[in-house]
Amino acid sequence: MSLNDLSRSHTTVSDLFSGMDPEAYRLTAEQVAFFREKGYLSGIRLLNDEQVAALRTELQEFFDPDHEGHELWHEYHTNESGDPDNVLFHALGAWRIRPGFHDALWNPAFTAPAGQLLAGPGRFWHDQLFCKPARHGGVVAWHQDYSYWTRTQPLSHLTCWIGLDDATVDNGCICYIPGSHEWELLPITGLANDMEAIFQVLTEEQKEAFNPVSIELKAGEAAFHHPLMVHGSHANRTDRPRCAMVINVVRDGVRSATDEPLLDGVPTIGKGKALDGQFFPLLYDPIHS
Ligand SMILES: O=C(O)CCC(=O)C(=O)O
Repeated sequence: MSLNDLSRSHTTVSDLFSGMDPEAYRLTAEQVAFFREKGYLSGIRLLNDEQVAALRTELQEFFDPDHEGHELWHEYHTNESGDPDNVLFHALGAWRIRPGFHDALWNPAFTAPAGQLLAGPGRFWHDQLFCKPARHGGVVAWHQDYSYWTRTQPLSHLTCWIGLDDATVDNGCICYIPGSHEWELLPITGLANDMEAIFQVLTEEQKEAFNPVSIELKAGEAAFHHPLMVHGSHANRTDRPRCAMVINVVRDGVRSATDEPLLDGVPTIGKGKALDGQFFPLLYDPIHS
């Protein structure tokens, strides 16, 4: 059955995030400085318990491939690794399909810090779900996000990782390599199989500086990272799932570097044209908000 495509609405469609004052979510100067120096910032409360519960309810439906609205996904992989012992559910496009995931893009607890870290108006690029089931959850191999995004230029992107479960070292929380946002762009070495594949392309100096930090977060807390930040996460062998929603944004003005569609199922923007239109809404403009 065909569902109303929520990407046609560029304002909230529910009251899950209503009555929130963006000023209450502004980062301190120290937090912004930490992000600039290290390439990430963690421990930011983005969702309250009610919002987490609403998103989890919507998420449960997505695990059944027969759910209503399935045709709207840009990408939908029940197991990105292909290995049943290392399952990574990964999907792009939830904002088109359910109101909570749609409205989360306009959550002031996200847009206020994103505006500070991007230092300008922020436009939606795409969302992602990364879910590792209990006991046989797979890895997300070390990578830089921008290696997957060179079809959009210039590099002026930001990622926000939001826990929908408590994420710990044991169940495969996200890990960062502080300072790696100052490295050059590395080639793609794979997303869901060999955790350490990136070592094939690192210099000796980068290998020396490869000192991961584990980002343990409670459900509803978030971490922001730079598009060149090297990050990944280990397998989940615990009895608890580890699910996350990711929001990827660009500074307004980022352009398509191709005549091909930027995502599956969307019309082409046209080479050299700035992202705009139904699938790439402007989420906030710090100057006018
Ligand atoms: O959820 C994970 O473990 C990895 C997520 C990721 O790669 C990202 O947020 O860019």
